[in-house]
Amino acid sequence: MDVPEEKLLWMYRTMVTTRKLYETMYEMYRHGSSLGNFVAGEGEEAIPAAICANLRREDSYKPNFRQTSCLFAKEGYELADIFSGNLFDAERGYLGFSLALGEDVGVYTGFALAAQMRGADQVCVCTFGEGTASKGSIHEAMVVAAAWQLPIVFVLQNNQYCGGTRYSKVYRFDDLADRARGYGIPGRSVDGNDVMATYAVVREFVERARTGGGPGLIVAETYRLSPYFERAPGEIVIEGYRPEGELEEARGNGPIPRFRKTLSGLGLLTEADVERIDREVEDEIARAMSDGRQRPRVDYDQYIQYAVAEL
Ligand SMILES: Cc1ncc(C[n+]2csc(CCOP(=O)(O)OP(=O)(O)O)c2C)c(N)n1
Ligand SMILES: [Mg+2]
Repeated sequence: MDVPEEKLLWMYRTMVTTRKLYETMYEMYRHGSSLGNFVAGEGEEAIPAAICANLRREDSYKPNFRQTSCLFAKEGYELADIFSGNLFDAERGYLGFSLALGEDVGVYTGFALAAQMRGADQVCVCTFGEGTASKGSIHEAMVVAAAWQLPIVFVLQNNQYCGGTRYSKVYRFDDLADRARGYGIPGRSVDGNDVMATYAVVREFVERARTGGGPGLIVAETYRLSPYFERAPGEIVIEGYRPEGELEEARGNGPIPRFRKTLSGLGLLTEADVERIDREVEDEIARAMSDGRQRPRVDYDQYIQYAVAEL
């Protein structure tokens, strides 16, 4: 595959940044400077990097809920935005997400419909987990997207678990991309821990959608290294649902060590580069944290008044 060196290294750096962001945010959570439960998507870093490498500023991207922080990698966003809390921006294609999982997929399908109606060559990439994929709202969105040939790529991120339930206990077939046939749209499974393979499939599906070829479904196979979620101290934690040794093995096969090996095999990354990038990324995150926190908060009341005035 002909991916420019620069793009490969950008994806590596993006994946490292994503992982380090989780670590930083976990520390913030532990020290009480963020509210609520903490979710992370460790082990799933290749998928948002491969998606963002194919999107433009005016395109729309909804990461899976545990990967909202990956928006920093989308053109038009930067790291400081993640710490400012000001992510919502229709012009940069982020319309928020619903914690009633799956309910937002129709909203993003609406973004694709608006793009089609305006004749813009914008694309939407909308991601959700394999547990969420069974929600009726997603079925409805796919029916509409297929019927109207909307420029949207659905990415089902199969990290094997929904809470403590393994997906194979729910799905009575092996290849989740088979679902696409029922909607009459192209479907493809890919090793979502192989960033280059994922990049290639996303590129194909995004280009088809952008040029009027309609929607598609990508199933990115990965593994959730993170717990279901970190709970406040003292709350009960569900564990013990993974077979013994599975987590440790998956950690070794994670997308970051794998890509590091690939890049060093291609002569693009040395041990010294790895260390340098780690340090640079840590500095960038520290700077982004202090910049982001100084930015003014969004006045959502003003947004609502604006929306009402527009109506
Ligand atoms: C409609 C709805 N049902 C249940 C929940 C509770 N819940 C939060 S995360 C989660 C697991 C979702 O699994 P999956 O879609 O596979 O995403 P993953 O957690 O694996 O990233 C559930 C059930 C919710 N937030 N919304
Ligand atoms: Mg899951």
